[in-house]
Amino acid sequence: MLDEQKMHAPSDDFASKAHIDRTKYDQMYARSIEDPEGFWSEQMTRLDWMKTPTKIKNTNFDYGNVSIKWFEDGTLNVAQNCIDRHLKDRGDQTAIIWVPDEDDGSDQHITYQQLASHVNKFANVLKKMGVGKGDRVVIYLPMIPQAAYAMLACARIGAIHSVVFAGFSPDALAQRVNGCGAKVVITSDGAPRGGKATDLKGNTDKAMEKVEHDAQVLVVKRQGNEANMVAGRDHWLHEMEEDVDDSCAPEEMNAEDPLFVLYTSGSTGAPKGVVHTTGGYLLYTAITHEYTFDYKDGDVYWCTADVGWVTGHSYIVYGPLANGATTIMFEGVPTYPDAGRCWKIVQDHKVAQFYTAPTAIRALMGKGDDFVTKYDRSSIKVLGTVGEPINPEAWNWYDKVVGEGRCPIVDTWWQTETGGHMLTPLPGATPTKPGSATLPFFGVKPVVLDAEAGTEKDGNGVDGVLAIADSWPGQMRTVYGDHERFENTYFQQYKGYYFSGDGCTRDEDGYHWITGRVDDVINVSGHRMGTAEVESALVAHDAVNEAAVVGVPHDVKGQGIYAYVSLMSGQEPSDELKKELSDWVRKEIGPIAKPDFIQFAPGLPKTRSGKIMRRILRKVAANEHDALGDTSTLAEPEVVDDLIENRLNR
Ligand code: 6R9
Repeated sequence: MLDEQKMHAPSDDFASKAHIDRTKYDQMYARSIEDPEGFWSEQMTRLDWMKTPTKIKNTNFDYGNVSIKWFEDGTLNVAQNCIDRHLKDRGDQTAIIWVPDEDDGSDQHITYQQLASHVNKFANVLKKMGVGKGDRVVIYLPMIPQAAYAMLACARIGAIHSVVFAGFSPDALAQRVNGCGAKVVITSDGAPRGGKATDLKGNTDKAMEKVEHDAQVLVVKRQGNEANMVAGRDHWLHEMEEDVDDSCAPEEMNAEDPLFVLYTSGSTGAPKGVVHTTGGYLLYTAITHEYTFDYKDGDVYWCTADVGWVTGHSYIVYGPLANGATTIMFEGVPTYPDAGRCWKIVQDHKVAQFYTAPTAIRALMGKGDDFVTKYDRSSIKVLGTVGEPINPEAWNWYDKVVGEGRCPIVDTWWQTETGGHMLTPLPGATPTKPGSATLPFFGVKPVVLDAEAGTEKDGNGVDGVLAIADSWPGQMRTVYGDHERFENTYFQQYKGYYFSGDGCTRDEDGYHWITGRVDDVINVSGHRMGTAEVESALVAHDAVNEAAVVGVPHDVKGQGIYAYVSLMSGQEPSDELKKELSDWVRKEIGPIAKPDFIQFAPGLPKTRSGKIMRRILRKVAANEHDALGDTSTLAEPEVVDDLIENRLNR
């Protein structure tokens, strides 16, 4: 039997102790689909409402009239739900365990009581800087507790945060600050990661030169570096905190008030500001965190993502804290100081649920088993993965070596847009198959559509594109400032459905297998990138006439970046120019966008109407030039010979 088809069922012991077993899953899933209003009005009691909603679901997927509202007449505050309501029973329990980059024993345990005081002070600082309900705040921080404080402080006063990954460049930061018109940018004097430091404040200074409106900068002292503080614009957090109170009343927010904007890549244009709102998002992250990871009181839970991505928002900060959990925030990388770091952290803190990305699993798998086995992993109960399809080889290593064959693996398929898990096994309920995200979460109605006809493919053993037939509470509500783009991106191509952009197979058992993006989005180490973004960075360089970027299979990163570049006349291809272009993209977008291959090409394959035929470029990059398919519609078929002749990935 193929590895992929082997079923791994949870043990009877695990299933009997789990929140959800098979029978319960079937019952609750059926109910959630047949009676969404009933299901979600019961589940909404997971949150503390200031005003209990009476209207549960009001959603419309009709192109031209798309509107998504959940709990629309309810009011609540996210910070109050993630902090205050826990103080009575678990004020002294650790909310956040912070593990710094250096393995020097300086890990911090921050209790819920301490979290309350930090967040309230932070909120008062923001207020003092003139931030109020509905204002935007950009957070550009390393993985330090202040990142969580900042997010929760915004939530407390009703400001909308937009976290920008600390690996992004000054230009990318400026684009996002301008995009949402942020009043304040929160950064730090440095970001240590893997033994190296990034000068985030320096990056912020560069970004601020391109910011088109007045904005202030709030600086967290992380490293004690010299920072160039601009009078009237820049403020140290610790100085601002000196004379503020540590209590701050939570703002009463409507369930549909925006909680945050998070920029994510699409197939065209600049990154989109995905908007999530208050009530539905928090409820959805809370319920998925509890059930997907079978989280129980007292467990120490660890998601290795960065708060700059949606996974960090939903499953380091909001879901876990809404549930009163203990969540680990790790500043470093899995391979520093060596490839045993994760398992040392697991041992030190007795981690019960460990959630990471396939790219990290593959990287660690390549370093050998000794780094894993020398640490005690007996505390682990559930292993999770997210970000890209996991290949069965990595899945099996995760299962056998990391989990000693006794921990259910939850392969969670979801997106920035979906807010939380959509397809995932539940550890006590769902037998798993390596590489399959298996079955839908409660309230989720996945459909496999025929890519051309847009019709639903019924039954099992079908493939096509993945769409969702009805709304769920964690769904994004709009693109910031551009509702039309929201409708065009997700609801135009397949009428009546939310279109995910992913290909999908539903096998004979009804299990879902994500086959990757069907649009021009590539997935590098679990990070989404639009090929258009990298292309526009390349063509912004004086020497470049035209560029086309495709994904190429990569052993560790999943996909690498392969760029075809044609130069301006008079420019000569050279290794120096290659390096210059590569550094250029890094500077324009950030290190994650640096191309793995740059091939100089005198011409790009185009149709007669001028469209670049990426299908051909993908094949050449993947070394599959024997299978180029139909090239008869090319304007100049001979350019392909040159591409093949000079291909780099042999
Ligand atoms: C949470 C997150 C979303 C895209 C998504 C898909 C890919 C995520 C996956 C997966 C296969 C999984 N993806 N999880 N593919 N199996 N378990 O990653 O959000 O950064 O928006 O990326 O990632 O292609 O469409 P985001």
